[in-house]
Amino acid sequence: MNEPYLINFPKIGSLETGYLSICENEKLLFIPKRIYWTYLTPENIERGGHAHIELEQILVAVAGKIDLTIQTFDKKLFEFHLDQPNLGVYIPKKSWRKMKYSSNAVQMCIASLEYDEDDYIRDYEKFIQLSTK
Ligand code: T46
Repeated sequence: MNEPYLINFPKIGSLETGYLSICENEKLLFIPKRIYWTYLTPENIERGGHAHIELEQILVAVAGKIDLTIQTFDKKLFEFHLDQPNLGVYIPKKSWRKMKYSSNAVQMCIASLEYDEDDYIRDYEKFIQLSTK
């Protein structure tokens, strides 16, 4: 899987009872090694600005909205607007990502690997150089 795509998670419930969403079976694309979440990101802040060499992720806006831009290793550009808790985006390895958040956004990330700073490419020029090799 070299391209990012939107994942529609099952949504059980109703307006009267509330909802429950599930990430399992074929929607869970790898065995997770780590789950983390970000919150209270000011609206004028852009996060991301990096790629991962081996890490794959599923990103969910469990609250609020996230605008996500992804550039793949073969230089294709993808944009996603996550504004429902039953939607997620699969981010393949070697993808440059940038995220902007509404002030109430809570971003949950399901990750295929444990944290390793050596897995990051934080220099965009280096990312471009590697992708043209
Ligand atoms: C990503 C997007 C979607 C840790 O110590 N452990 C961790 O598990 C993580 C994720 C981060 N950190 C430290 C490393 C940095 O000093 O927390 C600081 C911020 O991390 P990062 O620059 O990765 O933050 P974001 O919000 O730009 O990116 C995060 C994920 O880290 C990243 O993998 O793809 O969300």
